[in-house]
Amino acid sequence: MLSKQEKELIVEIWTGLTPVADTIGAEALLRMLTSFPGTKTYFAHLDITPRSAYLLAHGQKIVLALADASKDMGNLMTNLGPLQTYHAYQLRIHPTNFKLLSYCMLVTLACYMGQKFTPVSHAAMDKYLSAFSAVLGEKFR
Ligand code: ZNH
Repeated sequence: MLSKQEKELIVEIWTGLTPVADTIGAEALLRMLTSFPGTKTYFAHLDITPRSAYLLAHGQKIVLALADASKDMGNLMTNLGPLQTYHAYQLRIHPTNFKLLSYCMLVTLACYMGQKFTPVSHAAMDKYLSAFSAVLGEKFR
């Protein structure tokens, strides 16, 4: 569970990063694809070279989804319904992968935000990404 302060902090962080959503998202994806090559299988038909147009566009979608959902954190389950179905049944993303991307997102935020990514922000973001990932991975069988 995130406290009220933590929820506000998460919204503030994502709102601030919205203008660079593509850069942040593409970097997190690239880190995941490089550090955990198994994740590349899901992107076999796509151009995942560093800062490719695809990686930037897809990274932006991911960050905007995270930013958007953070504004109504009490209803993640309902609001992420369509994204949950898509990841579980169409894309068939094994749930372990969400942990890998979350981890790479934390590293990306730490690199990008520097001192502003305080231990308190880190802990709150870790909780938020875990909650989001739990919803996206829940329907996988
Ligand atoms: Zn995912 C897609 C988000 C994780 C894989 N995604 C997607 C989208 C979004 C997302 C928003 C779009 C949708 C539409 O279009 O409608 N994801 C997300 C998030 C996360 C994720 C937020 C976390 C947190 N994913 C993930 C992972 C993986 C993935 C981990 C693997 C590894 N996705 C994916 C794919 C896709 C998606 C493959 C599709 C792409 C294309 O086709 O382009």
